[in-house]
Amino acid sequence: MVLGPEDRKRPNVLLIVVDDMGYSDCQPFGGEIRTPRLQQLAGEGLRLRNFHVSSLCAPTRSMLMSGCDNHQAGLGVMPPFHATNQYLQPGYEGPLNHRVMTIAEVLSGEGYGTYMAGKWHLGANKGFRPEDRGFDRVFSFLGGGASHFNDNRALSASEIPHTRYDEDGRDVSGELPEDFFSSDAYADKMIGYLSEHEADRPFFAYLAFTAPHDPLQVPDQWLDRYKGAYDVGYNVIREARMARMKEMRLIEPTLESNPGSGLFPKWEDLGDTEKAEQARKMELYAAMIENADHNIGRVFDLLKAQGRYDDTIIIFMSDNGANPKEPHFYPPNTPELIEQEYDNSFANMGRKGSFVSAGGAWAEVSDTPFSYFKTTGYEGGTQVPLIVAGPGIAKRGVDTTQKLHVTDVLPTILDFAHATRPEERNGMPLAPLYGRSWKPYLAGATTSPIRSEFDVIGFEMLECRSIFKGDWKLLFMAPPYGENEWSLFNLRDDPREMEDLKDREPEKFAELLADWQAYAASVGYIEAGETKQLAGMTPAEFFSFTGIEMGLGID
Ligand SMILES: [Ca+2]
Repeated sequence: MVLGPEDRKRPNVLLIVVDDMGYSDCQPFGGEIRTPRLQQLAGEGLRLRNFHVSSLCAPTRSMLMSGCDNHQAGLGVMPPFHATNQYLQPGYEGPLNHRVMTIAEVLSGEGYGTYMAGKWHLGANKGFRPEDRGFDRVFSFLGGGASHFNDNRALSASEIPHTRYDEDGRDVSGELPEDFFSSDAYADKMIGYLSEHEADRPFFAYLAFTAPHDPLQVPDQWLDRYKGAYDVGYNVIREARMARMKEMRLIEPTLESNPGSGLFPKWEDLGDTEKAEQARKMELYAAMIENADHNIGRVFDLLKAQGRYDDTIIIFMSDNGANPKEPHFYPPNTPELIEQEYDNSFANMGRKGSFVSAGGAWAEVSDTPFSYFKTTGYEGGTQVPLIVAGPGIAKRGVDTTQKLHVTDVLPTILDFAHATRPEERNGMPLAPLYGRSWKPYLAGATTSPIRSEFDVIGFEMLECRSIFKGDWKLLFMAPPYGENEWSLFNLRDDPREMEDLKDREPEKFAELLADWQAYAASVGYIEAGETKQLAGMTPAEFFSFTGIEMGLGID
């Protein structure tokens, strides 16, 4: 296509995602973890305090890429957690389905160069990989997580079928260099793509770190960057974060610290060995985040050297709250298997052959001031940091007023790019967009809210359900962290979700319950049955579905 002068004004877009990083980990959100490049980015644009995602990796990514609700985009549940009655059902296909278009598919058709480096997690079979979904150049990790080094070891046996690195459609898992580390490699690849990008057309670059997803690992020179920093224990770190968040006005000065779920041992009840291990895990987690920031900085430096930085809209986010789970969570792992198969000795933690996670107590610190963590519908699972900066975006510091959703990212980017997503493809209607553009608000053209007090955002993952409406949140918490009960919270007064108001506000409760039912029906939610599909087939069979089963003519 021939580009006119108007086209050349379209901004570049760099979308950066980190994996399982909690709300208050990075510096611009109150963390002690050194993230100078994110701090600088926040100073150039704004931090948004009310940004909601799903509680798991792939569902969030499906909405991020498509602008559609996850139950319509193919991630109604995250593989391999399908109940038998959900398996291969519309909206529950597992990969990102073809009833949606990705940001890259739309922008590619508009003359953008489209590049991806990092975690995809939206389909590993032909027809579903990033190069099939609009990206010109791709270096992708197709699965949910793995060793960050060149051994590329899967999180568990059931993850093996999609644990793979691909480069432009070719499996390169067996060719990773000896010094491979995921975040370093993603930045290297993105720097390569952007170096080769022709200067006279805009680009869309998707840099999706697998860090700080477990296994917590860093290259040797990063291992001891935080030595001793977490010996003070959970509460001291939490209180320091609270104080900084208050100073930045991210939270109200009167907000009290979160007492936590009570599910994990207190610091003072740990023995010396346990304390040392706990502290070491958080040191590694922090080093992983600082390393990601360092790699983000390398990409920024390239854009500055190319004279493109000021023409690039940069969006930074995490995909869900901090991870509370230990390595044996990933089915069919067991504590015994982890013990046998990995070297998690103190000296080897964070190195190749180790598999350690930060655990629940640190996850609750990471998600300060919110409750709970990844996998749950509480704010600790579904509210994440968001930074936006770039041309045409007002420097507003901190915004705590706008209620935002991950499906907003596609309409926002397309709005800045003067592009529109088609309503159909090959004569088939696409799923409706769920999100809305932030552009007028980000540009400072209006102070009117992106969502009014009557607008609803719906959420469901692993049978945790919620509705956001104005200051209200209706939440249904399923086991293991809930008892299949509804609660009603006022997030403005009670962001920690401690006080259930459903008995005191029966009308509001009934209103939001009806909103949930309308949402569930409109997106095609299928309640999970008792039987898990993985109980009846092997992981290889589970992940073997192709475009043929889905009627796409892709084999
Ligand atoms: Ca994640």
